Amino acid sequence: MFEPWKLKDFDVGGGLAAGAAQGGDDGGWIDTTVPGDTHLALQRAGRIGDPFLGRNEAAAAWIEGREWWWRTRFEAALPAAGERVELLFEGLDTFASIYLNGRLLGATDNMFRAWRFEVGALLRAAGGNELAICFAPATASVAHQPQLLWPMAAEKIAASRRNLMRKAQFGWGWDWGPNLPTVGVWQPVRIERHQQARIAALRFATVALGTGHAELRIDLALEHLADAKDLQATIRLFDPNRVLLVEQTVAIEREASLTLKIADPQLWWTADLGAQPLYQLEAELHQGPQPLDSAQRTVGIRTLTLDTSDDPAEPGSQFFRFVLNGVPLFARGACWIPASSFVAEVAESRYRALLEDAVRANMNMMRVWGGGIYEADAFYAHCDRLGLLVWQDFMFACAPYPQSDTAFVDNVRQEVTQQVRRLRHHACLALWCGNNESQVIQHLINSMGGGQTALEGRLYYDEIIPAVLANEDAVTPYWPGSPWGGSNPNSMKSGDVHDWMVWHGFPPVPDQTFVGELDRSPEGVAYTRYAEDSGRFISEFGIHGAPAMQTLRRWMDADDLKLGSEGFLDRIKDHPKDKVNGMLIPVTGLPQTLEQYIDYTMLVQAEGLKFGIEHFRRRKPHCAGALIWQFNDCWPCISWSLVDYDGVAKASYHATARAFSPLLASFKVVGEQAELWITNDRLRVVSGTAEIAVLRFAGGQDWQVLLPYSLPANSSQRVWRGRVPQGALDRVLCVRDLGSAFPENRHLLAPVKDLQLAPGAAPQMTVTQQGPHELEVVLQASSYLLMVQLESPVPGSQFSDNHFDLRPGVARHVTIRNSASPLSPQHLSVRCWNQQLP
Ligand code: BMA
Repeated sequence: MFEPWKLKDFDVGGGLAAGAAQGGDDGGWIDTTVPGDTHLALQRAGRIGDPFLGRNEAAAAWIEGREWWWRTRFEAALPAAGERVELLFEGLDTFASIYLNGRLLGATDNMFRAWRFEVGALLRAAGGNELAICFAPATASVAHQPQLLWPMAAEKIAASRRNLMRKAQFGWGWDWGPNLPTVGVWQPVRIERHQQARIAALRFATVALGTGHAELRIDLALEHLADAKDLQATIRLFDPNRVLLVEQTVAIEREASLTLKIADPQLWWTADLGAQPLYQLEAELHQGPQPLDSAQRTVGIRTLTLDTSDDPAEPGSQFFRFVLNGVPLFARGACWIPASSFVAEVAESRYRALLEDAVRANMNMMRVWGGGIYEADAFYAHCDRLGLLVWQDFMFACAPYPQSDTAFVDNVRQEVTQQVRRLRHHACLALWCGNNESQVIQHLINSMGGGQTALEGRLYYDEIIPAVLANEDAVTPYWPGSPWGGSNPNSMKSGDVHDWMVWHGFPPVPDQTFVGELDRSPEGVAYTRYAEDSGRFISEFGIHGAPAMQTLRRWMDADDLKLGSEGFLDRIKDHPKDKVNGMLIPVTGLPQTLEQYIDYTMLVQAEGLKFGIEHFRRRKPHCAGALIWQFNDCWPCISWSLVDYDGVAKASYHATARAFSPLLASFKVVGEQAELWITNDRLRVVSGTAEIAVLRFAGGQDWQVLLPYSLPANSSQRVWRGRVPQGALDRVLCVRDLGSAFPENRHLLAPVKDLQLAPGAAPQMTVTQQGPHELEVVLQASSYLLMVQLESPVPGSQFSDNHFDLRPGVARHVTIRNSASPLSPQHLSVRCWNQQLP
């Protein structure tokens, strides 16, 4: 019904004077889409180069300082008697003045809210309507607000003033993100017509599970548009096969609640623990026979609580563990950042591909990080469908936020209410969390300066959000921040932990009081220090790894494809840009070429995360979660991500997938003492026979043990103890299950750079075409191979496993799929670490 949208930029204040609100001729206006993004529209029109390509990021900086107008025309019938016509904007980014037929309709100042305006009286009977939206530059729009700064990152926050506005906080750059703040109509626009009343909210919750039944609660709230009488609501619940289970019609004035008891409910589980049956809920509002409004929700039946009771085995500590349908679970997952800097145009297929990657990596939880956006509906729908729990931050990150400005407070309250109403019914929703790192940074500042300054913004996490949740969603657990809990916000005894000892060099003191000293020495940031972490739930820990060369080639200027070039350093947003060196020195040594940089950082990221995950999982049930920083990227860069911007999985992705296997065998080695642990996240006893061996790289073995094991459901236990040669350069401690119940694992007895692997040795590869889009590969070796890596130049190729070690005599099967493009055996190459040895 809307004609194609167009946009144009003006000097600040110039659009109105130039008649932009009035329609008129289209000279200088370029096409855009709604929802859409200004940068991408400019790129499509040839006005700018792709901001992610080469050095283009800086060249796009002018966009931020301009005034942007978006406009369209539409035909709409005049309101019938008693009818209300509204324009609904699901999201405007951010400081928008909206004009309809030349008249100011209203102004907006929060990207995270939907806005409704009654427009019946302004509509034109004939000749169509002109809708124009003026976006003022964001930073300038809050220039009159008093600055709110911390000693940390003060300059950056002062320049963008991001904390004074309700807009995605990562837009002005983050330690993984470019400076490309967005602007535009980033969510759909609709015209809605209603008589009498409309459905304002429809809510669903599983209240309790009994033996053979579930107790559900459904709440409906109306907004009255007239003095509406004799309203009824019909509520229907369909089971996962679309069979009608419940149909009830109730009289409703403003609110109605139903409590239902369902026999034999099909429970929703995470991907590792069961199925994801989804029910359909429908509500229809009517007045006698006349339908007025309807709403639908896809829901799952499950209970989800957060257990913070005392942990009797670790006195002075409390659990922090999610309990799904009565079962305490270990959360295996990662933190999610926006899937593009240009959040308006993330395709549904991109959400699907990334979230399916997460589930294939044995993840059961994703944390939507507070510096990005409340994600698109498609994100949560896929998480429901895939069995991936969501830890949902509210959108505040690493900053103080104004709390004495009543307009700002009310703006946040509206935002929180709307977002809770939008997301609370999702089966995947596990936690509401106040913000990212604001409490912990305030705590660090206080302990460094000896002060006791209260956090600006605590009002939201301690009062405003809890009050909204008490009304809108008292069922989903709430946590005031990440990290939070205990005697300090990053306590290892209570609540969640961000472990940045490894990588950033934050001090490891279990109940840390930060004294201002970072230890970035190789010993200080060594990934083996994850073993010192006794936290209850590690909601962030991570290490940089470069993306694949093919990704860098696609996005960087050819001249910049070398270590230390300006274009290369532009892709590293963390400071100092050589921070990774401390981690590389003891493991691989420093790289001399870009190729080595990619291999070395990929290896260290993979080994480090494996080490951390295994430690955290062995600590089950005292530790009940490991969420890696970070799952994805918002642009092609060098970051902590497991999957790069082009969707290519790094070595760390595959290492993580193995370490997150629901049944895991892992070694804990201290000096000559070795232990084998089995961690069983399944809800049943698991038995089998493990083969433990010390293999010689050149072939043969020192010894081998066959160990029958049987692990109780949902447990982690040491199953073996033995001795290993400390620092051995020519052998490796290995374990595999004779029935392949857990992934092969190994412990290197010395740093990779010192290992005496057979130089030049390469795998033998047999490739079979299984269909146009699938290849089956068998790999074999005659001596021990480190980091065997299959490569395909075809974008979107998925490897069932990759970047693994190959033992002599044990064949490895890998499946490669590409749903978009056909694959052929010639596309495939293989290499390994041994081949680059002198
Ligand atoms: C934590 C996150 C992010 C950041 C990451 C890496 O602080 O919450 O803010 O990008 O670590 O430094």
